[in-house]
Amino acid sequence: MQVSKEKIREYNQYLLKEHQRKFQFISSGLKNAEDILKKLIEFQVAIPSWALGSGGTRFGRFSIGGEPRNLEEKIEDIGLLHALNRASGAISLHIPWDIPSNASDIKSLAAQNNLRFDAMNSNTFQDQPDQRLSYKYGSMQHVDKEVRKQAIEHNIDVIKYGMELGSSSLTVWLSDGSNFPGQLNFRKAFQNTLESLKEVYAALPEGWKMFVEYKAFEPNFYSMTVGDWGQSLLYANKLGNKAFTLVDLGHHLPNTNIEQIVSLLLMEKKLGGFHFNDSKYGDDDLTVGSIRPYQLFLIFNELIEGMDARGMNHASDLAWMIDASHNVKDPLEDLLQSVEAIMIAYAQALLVDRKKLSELQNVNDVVAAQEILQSAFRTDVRPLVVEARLRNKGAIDPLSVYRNEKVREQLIKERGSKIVATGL
Ligand code: RM4
Ligand code: MN
Ligand code: MN
Repeated sequence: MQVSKEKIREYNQYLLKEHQRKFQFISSGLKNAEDILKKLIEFQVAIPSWALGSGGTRFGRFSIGGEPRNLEEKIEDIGLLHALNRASGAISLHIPWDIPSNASDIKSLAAQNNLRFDAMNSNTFQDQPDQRLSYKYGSMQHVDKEVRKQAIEHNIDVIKYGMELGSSSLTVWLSDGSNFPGQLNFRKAFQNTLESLKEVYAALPEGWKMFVEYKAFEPNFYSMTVGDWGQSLLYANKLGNKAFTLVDLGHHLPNTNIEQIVSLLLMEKKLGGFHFNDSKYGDDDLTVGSIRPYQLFLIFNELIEGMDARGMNHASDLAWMIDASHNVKDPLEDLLQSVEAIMIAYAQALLVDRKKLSELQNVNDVVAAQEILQSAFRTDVRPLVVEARLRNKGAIDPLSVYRNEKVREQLIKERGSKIVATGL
């Protein structure tokens, strides 16, 4: 289903005056409103192909109805989101959940929807029905060389799919680890994993990057073989300059200072990609910004600080993706909320007077430094985000257009109510 540009313009007419009043108010107080708008207009966040259906827990899954039945419909759903918010112009595929049967058709469908292909994701954390050897005891870390070989070959296949689609990066998230003390030898597990990753790395085409994602626990609960940013960084450093660490916000132990991790990884030129979500306890995969918006802002503050220090392009030099799961909300509404939260945190962080902050840090003025950050965080930047979207021909209020157009009802009519999209 699509919502036309004309329809969006019609909806915008009702809200335009009020928006202009709010935008006038905030922009008149800013020296660099146009610069900020330019950056907001360029910024895009990829949507994962596995987040368009209802998610579940090990206790159950409640279908929303109208879930996409295939990759084509997933692309259409993301195209719809992008038409509304103009900030989700990329899709990230998970193989084998979303194997493109005909790459050139898929490519042109994505182009029609103004989408590009972001990082490709491999999957060696589940066994597939036709799979020869099991990943029950790990994949790249496995004691059996044949299992490792199978995992390597799968990753190389994923790269091939990505090449056909015009992607230029591979994200490797491994669930490898152990559930009980004594189950494995940490050093051997690390070395096997490194050797396996090296073979995949060697197959990277020119211009490609490899992201090594870490996770503190789950599905393994005693040790994870890529368990934190230190381990990921070790792999990335040993692999070479096309390998980077990927930070997923939900993959840390409680209270970890993620903004500090981001800052140091950028310093080391080793931050490659980012998975956004929010959490209260673990890898909860909740809507971005729904639980700890201040932390999200602080992370963006470090991202900008670190990227600017190295002259990086905010929009294109890191891979930005949402990695959330939608257990009770309509996934498309949830994704609209997540993208909005990201844009708000980004806009707030763009407000920070970095020169002033650095001067205050140099004289140890703790109070005034905190004021700088908190006053940016407490600024209502939504009119800036809306203005950027409007200039990009998106909707002033994407969520209300989505609801007024009864998108979910239409999708249920088209696709049925019992569909289960591929994914987790
Ligand atoms: C993992 C991790 C990966 C994602 C899978 C589905 O927890 O976040 O990025 O691909 O879930
Ligand atoms: Mn992730
Ligand atoms: Mn996760």
